[in-house]
Amino acid sequence: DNSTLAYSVGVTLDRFIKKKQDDFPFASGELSQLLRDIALATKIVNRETNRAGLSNIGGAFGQTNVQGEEQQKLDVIANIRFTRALTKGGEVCAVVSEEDDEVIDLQNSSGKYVIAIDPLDGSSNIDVNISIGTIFSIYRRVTPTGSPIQPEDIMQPGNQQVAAGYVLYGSSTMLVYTTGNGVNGFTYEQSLGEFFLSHPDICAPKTGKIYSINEGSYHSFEDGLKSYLDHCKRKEYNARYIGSLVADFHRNLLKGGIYIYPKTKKSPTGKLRLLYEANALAFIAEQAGARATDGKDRILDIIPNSLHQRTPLYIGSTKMVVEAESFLEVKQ
Ligand code: AHM
Ligand code: MG
Repeated sequence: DNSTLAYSVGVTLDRFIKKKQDDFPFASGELSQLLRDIALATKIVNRETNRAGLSNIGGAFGQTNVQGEEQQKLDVIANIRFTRALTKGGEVCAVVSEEDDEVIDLQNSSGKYVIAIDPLDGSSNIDVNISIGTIFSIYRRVTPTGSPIQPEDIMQPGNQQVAAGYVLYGSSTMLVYTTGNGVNGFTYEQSLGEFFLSHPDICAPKTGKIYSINEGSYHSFEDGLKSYLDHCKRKEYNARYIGSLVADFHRNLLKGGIYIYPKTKKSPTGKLRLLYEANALAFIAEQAGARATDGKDRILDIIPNSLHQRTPLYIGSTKMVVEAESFLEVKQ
């Protein structure tokens, strides 16, 4: 099949990025370099992630930190790794991160790009050795380079993304991204230190049989959503919920399914963040032929008004998302 073929002829991520860049002879190559910077940081975070279980027992095999520094949490480490790679790379002027309250101004006014990133999502899963992920969005700044960054460079709707991706640190590590021309997935070959094209041109099934939602909050869902979930049960769909957005999204993207993080009584706008969680996955979903809304409106058209703003998220196979929306409409 296609994926085995791609792997055997060895299309590395670097080669793939280069080939795509050659399709645009006038491109400066900065976006390509930026994607490579992200991939490098990903490899470092992957290494740290694999060691996560060992870090607490490091002393047992002579790995005690000589300075006696406290072990940093992996999500903090990931944030440092990504920010450092983006700073050193030189293409980026500002970073919005889940880990930082304010925008990080990289003081690089010649950088054309703005990044929104969740360096390590699903971090409650780290301690129990369950899949986690990184999510990123790339925007072109709208004000001229050479001048200080402005709020409008940061607060762009998702439909302005020039690229977006996620990394899944799962049984294998995968990087999946789009530049607005389809979605491609790369699997990490640890011993070679390379990502290989393993999932060319990902197309999401139009429908599926998996629904993913934290049903423990059922009683605080709106009535329409409750009815939709009852419908899923009548249909005997499979309930699958890892509690790691990237992992739940990735599975449903490949197999067909819907992921829902709705508004609840406690969180009236949901839990997930528009800028660095929902937008990137919505862009990838649409590029793969799937759908992403807040239950009503397209995620990518939401105009952000604050950095860490939340949004309900209905994302996955188009038919399933449309069906869920129809239940919300009727039962309001
Ligand atoms: P985090 O950014 O604090 O890690 O939270 C985001 C995570 C998502 O990965 C996951 O889908 C969701 O929170 C799970 O939340 P809940 O435990 O409420 O179901
Ligand atoms: Mg997160």
